[in-house]
Amino acid sequence: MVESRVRDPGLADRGRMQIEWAERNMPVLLLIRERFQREKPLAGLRLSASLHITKETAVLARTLVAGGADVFLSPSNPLSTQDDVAAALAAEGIKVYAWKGMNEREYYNAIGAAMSHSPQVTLDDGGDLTITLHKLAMDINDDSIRYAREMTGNIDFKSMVKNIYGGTEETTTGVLRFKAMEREKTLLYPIIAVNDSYTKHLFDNRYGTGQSTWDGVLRATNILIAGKVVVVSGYGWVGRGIAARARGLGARRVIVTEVDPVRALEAVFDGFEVMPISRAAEEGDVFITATGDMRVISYETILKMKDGAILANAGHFNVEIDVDAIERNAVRRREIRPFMVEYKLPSGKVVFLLGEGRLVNLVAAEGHPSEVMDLSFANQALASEYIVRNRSRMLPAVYKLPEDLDTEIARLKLKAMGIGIDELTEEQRKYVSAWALGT
Ligand code: RBV
Repeated sequence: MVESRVRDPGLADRGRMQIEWAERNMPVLLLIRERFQREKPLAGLRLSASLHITKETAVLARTLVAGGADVFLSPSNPLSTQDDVAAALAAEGIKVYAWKGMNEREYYNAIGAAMSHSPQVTLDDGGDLTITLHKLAMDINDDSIRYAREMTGNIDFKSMVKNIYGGTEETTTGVLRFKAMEREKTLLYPIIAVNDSYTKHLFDNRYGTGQSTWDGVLRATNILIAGKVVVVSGYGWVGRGIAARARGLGARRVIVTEVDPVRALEAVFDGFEVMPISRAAEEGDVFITATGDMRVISYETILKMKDGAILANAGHFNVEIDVDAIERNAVRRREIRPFMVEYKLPSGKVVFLLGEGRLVNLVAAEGHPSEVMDLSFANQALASEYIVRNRSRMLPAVYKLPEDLDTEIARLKLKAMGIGIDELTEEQRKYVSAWALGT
């Protein structure tokens, strides 16, 4: 099995303080940790995760360890690791193979390292770990597999996959990939779509990304949002959050681009302008993509933009902005500030690309704040426990976490926040479940 590898073990003390700070704001996960400590539901479980290595993920990892799991962490993105946190985790004996600024080979080496742990449960964000495992078990070969193999040696993945109880998936993009595999009957073990819990997507995707995306844009650029024209591509939960917060920061206009008529209409009724990207291109100062699809901002679109336009992506993969085309065509490339590159186009105009077109919130800032990851990672912890307890009944399909667990997470969060709510009276309960009562 591969050992831990981090950028600088000397950063451990700093990392530990970051994790402590996160713990203060993650009361639900700490409650789950207390119970895990007592009940050890994950005793002896080998668990490998591909998650952004952040202070919040550290709180989750400690919780899984409290439950008895043997945890191996690999990153979910080449640029999202917080090196101090990775150092702190390695120092406390949690296996972690991650540093900020990996190349593609190092990234898939890390995924391979996580697989060399022979996991019984996988935790994923975006699906890279699970899908690499599937490719290996199905004898599909590409660069990612060659790089992963450099770390795994000749493990027999066909039999390894048979020993996997199940996995989880954190994000929309990953869930879409797993649902496609379920449809094509290529999924080899059950997956719990954490993203589909209400206490995940309604909060993390909307309020987490809504705030952390702007945190990333501001740290990278230090521009004033007041007075700007902001273009948000995609009006799913993530786009809704980004657009709402753009307005809160004082953007002069917030334009939404969409392909889905219902979502577009919703954006209109929420008070945003909606237009095709070809037109929005000419009007925007700052462009943020949040669609989960590719080439949403094509090179053609970029050519229509104003001099000095700022481009960033908040979707899971770096495919939404055509970065390759910018790289190919630019006549000059200068890194002006960390995570902000200026490209001069043949026309003489420049555009600024943030975080290489990768998730700007995790690359240029620290990802979502702890308060919201408390909910997402409570789902991850309970999903891991659920898989262990229910593995004999689960098929290779995409599952949701049962609604009572989802509701319980919301209840615990409200309690931790000191907010009380009402309960149905017996009479009200009867009324809402009766059909015969009318006017
Ligand atoms: N995300 N994790 C963090 N602070 O650890 N921040 C964001 C963190 C997750 C979030 O749940 C989202 O679904 C996913 O990153 C996108 O890759």
